[in-house]
Amino acid sequence: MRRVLLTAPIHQDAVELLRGVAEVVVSDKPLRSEDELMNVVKDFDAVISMGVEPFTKRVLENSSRLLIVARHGVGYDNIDVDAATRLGIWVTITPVEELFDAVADHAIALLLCITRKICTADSFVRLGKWFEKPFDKQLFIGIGLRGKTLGIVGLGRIGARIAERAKGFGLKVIYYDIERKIELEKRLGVEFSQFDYLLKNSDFIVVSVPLTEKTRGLIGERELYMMKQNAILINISRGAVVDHKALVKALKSGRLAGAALDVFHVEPIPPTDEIVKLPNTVLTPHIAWLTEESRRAMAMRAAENVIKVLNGEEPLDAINPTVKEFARNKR
Ligand code: 8YV
Repeated sequence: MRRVLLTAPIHQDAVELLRGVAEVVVSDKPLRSEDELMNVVKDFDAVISMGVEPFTKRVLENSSRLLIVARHGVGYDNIDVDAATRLGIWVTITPVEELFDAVADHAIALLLCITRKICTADSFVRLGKWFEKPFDKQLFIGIGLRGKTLGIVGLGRIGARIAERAKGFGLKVIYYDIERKIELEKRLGVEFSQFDYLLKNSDFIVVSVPLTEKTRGLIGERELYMMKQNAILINISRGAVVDHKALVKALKSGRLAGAALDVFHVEPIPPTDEIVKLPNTVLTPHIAWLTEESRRAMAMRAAENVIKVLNGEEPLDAINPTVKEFARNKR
């Protein structure tokens, strides 16, 4: 019997689908170290990865049964794709509309939450402070969006959806990407800008690029200090795209007005981290992707990718399609 490992629980419908073709095991703990992961994965033909597991060359080389690492998500920075390809292991993602929409919605939620101080206001009501001081609303003077500039770093499938939503709020949208997206510029009414221009001229900056060796630390001290003093940074991509120490420094010194983050350099972020103590931040626990709709669609897609490979077929969403020449289940 084929064996499929889920590194965390996923939508039950997908588990049922997988049970039709394989034995399904859900890991009872996060597999964050190479050794932990290796010890478990060696007994499986397929893994559905939630994204925190280090699928390094060493792990993949020691997983001789493994045919596919199916990401439950679109980022695959936790997988050494070159090593997987050389070893004949498929790597897939779940590029479903529901996921892109969920992340774009969350980026806008973070923008509204920080500009309208929703989290602070919520505590104010719950802690009885409104009742104590009914006229003390100075704290909650927000920032209007109409006419302000939103800079999107990375106009991919998520970035484009953020732009689409932002236009509805009357924001001017500029973007930077490694390539110009002329069609999107026309369709969405957004303007391409050089990276430094975007940093200097945006009131709000959203980071929506994948984590690669090129984007690691893309927003560092230099970039943070180029931003407007009243700028707000929003990150829904990967924590490592922003230099965490530099960000804390900029927020503490008042050089940057605020940050709304769904992703962190270390996850879960320890409550002792300085960023957690800063009042000018809004922090969510890597949930931008998480709606009922997206978790089902992602899990089903990951399961479909796994089933195809277990059946000796090509998966739907391979990151490394060249692997097909020497995929393990073809040998
Ligand atoms: C994932 C994500 O769903 O898509 C990604 O890469 O970061 C999230 O949307 C998360 O890794 C849980 O699977």
